Amino acid sequence: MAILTIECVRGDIARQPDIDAVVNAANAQLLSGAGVAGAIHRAAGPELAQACRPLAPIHPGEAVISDAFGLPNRHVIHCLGPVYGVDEPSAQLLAACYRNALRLADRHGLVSVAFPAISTGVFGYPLAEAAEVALAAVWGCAAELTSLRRVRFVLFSEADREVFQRILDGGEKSP
Ligand code: AR6
Repeated sequence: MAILTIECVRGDIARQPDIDAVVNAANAQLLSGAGVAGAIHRAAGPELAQACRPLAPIHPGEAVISDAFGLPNRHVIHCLGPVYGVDEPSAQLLAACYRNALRLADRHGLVSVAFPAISTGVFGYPLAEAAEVALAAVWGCAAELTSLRRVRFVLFSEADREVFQRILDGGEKSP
């Protein structure tokens, strides 16, 4: 098994130029929206929405891949996270987002992928709970990945980054 580096940084998911694919916390129709989806669509330009049209709709837990257009990355991977307390079981659906995105990136031969904290904004998932699920999902699928070497979590605030970092530092490191 290759070494997988997991890192947590504070920043903007639309400004990760050294990463092959950024993950969008999408809506089912893969349109622009608030938060991450807005930042990604604004930076990518209108071609992204056009490229997404034939890929939509997607369901909670699913991931699809597109080109990145005006973003400084090769691809965007669009995940629909669960609405907390509505799309159940939320934890399994959230874990599926991360696993499906990682597998898709790996199948495309990508080396690095950056995630936002899916479902923790408009969709209401408590951040610490979501961080536990996200990191466990990445650890759980690390052994099957062949091309991926780097997974970056991009958190919008320093407080959110510290929550992810604490769980990363305290958690299980090998699957
Ligand atoms: N870079 C990194 N993280 C960000 C950014 C950014 N530019 N902007 C917000 N965050 P959200 P969701 C954080 O709401 O909960 C959309 O309208 C934010 O602080 O973007 O999965 C879609 O259209 C939060 O911690 O995604 C969907 O309808 C996290 O990213 C719906 O909202 C996710 O917040 C998806 O909701």
